[in-house]
This record gives sequence, structure tokens and C-alpha cells, in this order.
Amino acid sequence: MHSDMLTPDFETTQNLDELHLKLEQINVKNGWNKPTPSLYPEPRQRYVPAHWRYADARAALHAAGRLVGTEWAERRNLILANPIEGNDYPTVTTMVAAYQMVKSGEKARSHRHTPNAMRIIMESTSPAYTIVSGVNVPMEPGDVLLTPNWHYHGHDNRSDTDAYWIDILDAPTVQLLGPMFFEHHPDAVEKTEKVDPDSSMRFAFRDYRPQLLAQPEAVPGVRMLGLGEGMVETFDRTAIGLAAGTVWKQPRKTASDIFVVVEGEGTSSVGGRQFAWARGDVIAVPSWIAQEHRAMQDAILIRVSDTPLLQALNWVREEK
Ligand code: GTQ
Ligand code: FE2
Repeated sequence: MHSDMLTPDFETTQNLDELHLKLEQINVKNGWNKPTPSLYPEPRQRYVPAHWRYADARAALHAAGRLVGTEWAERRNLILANPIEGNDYPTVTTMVAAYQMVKSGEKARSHRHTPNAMRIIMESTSPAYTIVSGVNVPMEPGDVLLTPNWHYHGHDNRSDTDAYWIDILDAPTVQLLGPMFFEHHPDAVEKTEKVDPDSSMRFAFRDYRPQLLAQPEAVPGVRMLGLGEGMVETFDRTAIGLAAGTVWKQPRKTASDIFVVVEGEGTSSVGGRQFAWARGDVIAVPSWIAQEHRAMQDAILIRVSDTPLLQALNWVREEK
């Protein structure tokens, strides 16, 4: 602790070692001899490319279904923490992905939080809903659902099969910047007024799939369709159609991506790591790591990227 009593006498300092010791007493670090540079010529990435298989996550969640109840667990989810030393949360710097399961006949109580969230549905039969602001929004396989900042949301699986999906949230960004708020709905599970299959929070697979396939090719074998552009400030969602045999290469860029496979099979090379993927798998592409995706069959990927956040700050760049 610095106090006036201990104020060092800088005038009498004879050498650098002595000066550095005195700097500690006034709670400053020298900027000329830092062990790690604060500014560097290009991004330094600590997160690594990673791949999670739906087959593994599904088996784990099925077991959790016997052992973890939504009565006490807010959500029955598996966090896809980037596999680096000491990390237990972010998938990439700004976002976290998780697999979640709600059993047949089960509900997950309503809450709201400042992190923006989305889900990509893998398995679900009717009637199963995410309740968004008091409206039942149907969940069908391949659907993309949004629950933006501070919207109440809960889950209600009234069907006779268990529902599985993938959540993506910008919670790591909220943790970094500080504005985290979370609260439960006063009614535990929010009362609902109606079912709205055409909710603006829903991008139904049965709608976006034909729209995607009707797009002109952006580059040979690659089609792209934005889902709900501008609806979330921090991350965007792009459906990417890859025709069988296509190799789609992307340079290093400042945005980070999380890919979810909604159709088909293929392989990806991310920063030299090879991943063989199938429906329901998740691939993390941290920023400033090159990526290449090969479709073995016609495939559809949902890419969730923090580009809008970087765009707002004028930090979007990619390697030429
Ligand atoms: O379903 O509301 O995976 O709030 C993490 C936090 C899911 C959700 C997650 C959440 C939710
Ligand atoms: Fe939530």
C-alpha cells in the first residue's frame, strides 16, 4: 500500500534496480522493461481450433437426463470450453457454445439475462417450444432461434421425445465488459398466450433451407444466407451451403467463428488441425486462424461470428 509516510525519494536514486524497487512503492510498473509486450504487430491467439461431436455430447446428455433434473439445475447443458489450460467457459474469445437437452414432458424455467443467446435445434418433435416473452416458439430440427438481451425465455417440451440443441451466447463478452445481469421470471415458467411458428425470433429450417439453396453461388459450390441480420449487436448467423466436393477456404481474420453442422458430412482444416464432421457437430475457429472446409456430401453449416461486434469498433480485418 502506498502512503505518504512511504513515499520514496526518487531524486537520490542511483541505478535502475533501485528505481524499479521504488516504482513498486507507488504502484506502477515500468513500461520500458515489460516481460510481455502490450502491443504487437498482429493478433496473438490463445484459444485453439476445436471440434465437438454430437454423438458424444448426445450420449453424455442422455446420461445427464437420469442424473440432473431441471428442478434444481437451471439448464441441463454441456459447455464447450475451449480446451486450453485453465479455461472452463469461452469456446472462442467472445462466445460460448453448449449442448442442451430437455426431456420429454419436462420444462426449463424462464429467466432473462443481458447476454444474447441463440439455439440451433438438433432433435425435437412437436409440440416442443422455447417460450420467448410469453410466446411459444416451436422448435424443429435445423431451426435457429434467438433470445436477445433481456428477453425472458424458458423451454417447454410437451412432446414424447427428448429435445437436443446447441446454444450459443455472447456471455464471455458480457463478462469481459461487465454489464452482466440475470433474473428469474416471477412465475418460474412464464405463462404463454399463444403459439407463433412465424415468430421473428425463429428461422425455421424448412424456410431458410430452400432460400439458401436458391441463392446464387458466392464462390463456386458455396451459397450463403444471413439469418436475422442486425437483430443481435454482438454476433451474426450465416447459413452456408456447400455442394458435395467443394473446398471452401477462408483467410485469417479478426472475427472468431463457431460452426454448427445442420446437414451433411465433411472435413475441416483449421490452423493445421483436421476435423471430420457430421450433423450436430460444433467447430471453433478462433480469430486469426486460417480455415478450410470440404463437403463430402451436400452440407449446410450455420456460422456464428462476432463480426458485428468488431465491425462496430472498426476492428474488422482479414489477411490479403
Ligand atoms: O437455455 O437459457 O446453454 O441461459 C446457457 C445459459 C442455455 C438457456 C445455456 C442459458 C441457456
Ligand atoms: Fe438463458
